[in-house]
Amino acid sequence: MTLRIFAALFAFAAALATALPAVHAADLDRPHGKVVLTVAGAITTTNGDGVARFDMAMLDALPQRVTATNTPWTKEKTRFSGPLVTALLDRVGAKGATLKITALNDYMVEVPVADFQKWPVILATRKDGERMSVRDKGPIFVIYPFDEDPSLYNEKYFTRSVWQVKTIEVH
Ligand SMILES: Nc1nc2c(c(=O)[nH]1)N[C@H]1C(S)=C(S)[C@@H](COP(=O)(O)O)O[C@H]1N2
Ligand SMILES: [Mo]
Repeated sequence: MTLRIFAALFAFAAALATALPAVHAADLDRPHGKVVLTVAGAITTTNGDGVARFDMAMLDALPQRVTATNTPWTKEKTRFSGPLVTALLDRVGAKGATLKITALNDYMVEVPVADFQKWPVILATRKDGERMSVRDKGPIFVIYPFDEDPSLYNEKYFTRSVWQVKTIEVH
């Protein structure tokens, strides 16, 4: 009797052990805090309704980068930090060549994914270690490493430097 229960438990545990990793690899937790970013379009990993919603904690959990740089929007060299765009794209299983990035004010621009393979562009969530308010171009600001490559310091990339990012659509 005891042996039979033990065997049943063992079989159940073994079944769980094989089933769980498969589920977890594709799964994205649901946000617990305020949703600050929605990724839609050609993605394989979602957390409901075919989109991937992120709160700040989820963005903080992605591989991060610090970019210390001058920008047209800052008076001096400033430390921006946040997840690499490539880390976000990897996390949602993005399959596409273009990102349509939309801001809270409905500003919209299409950016080639090649940019993010060429440069370590970040979705900055902090400026000098502090969260950015909407008034201060937050909570999410696309930051190119301008000081690391002077060819970035022009209107072409300023246009792609979206602040107050709200959604990213992968095409
Ligand atoms: N959220 C948001 N980001 C934006 C814009 C915008 O209107 N809203 N304009 C873009 C364009 S077209 C450029 S050239 C620069 C403009 O920066 P400026 O308004 O400080 O000149 O920011 C880019 N990022
Ligand atoms: Mo612009």
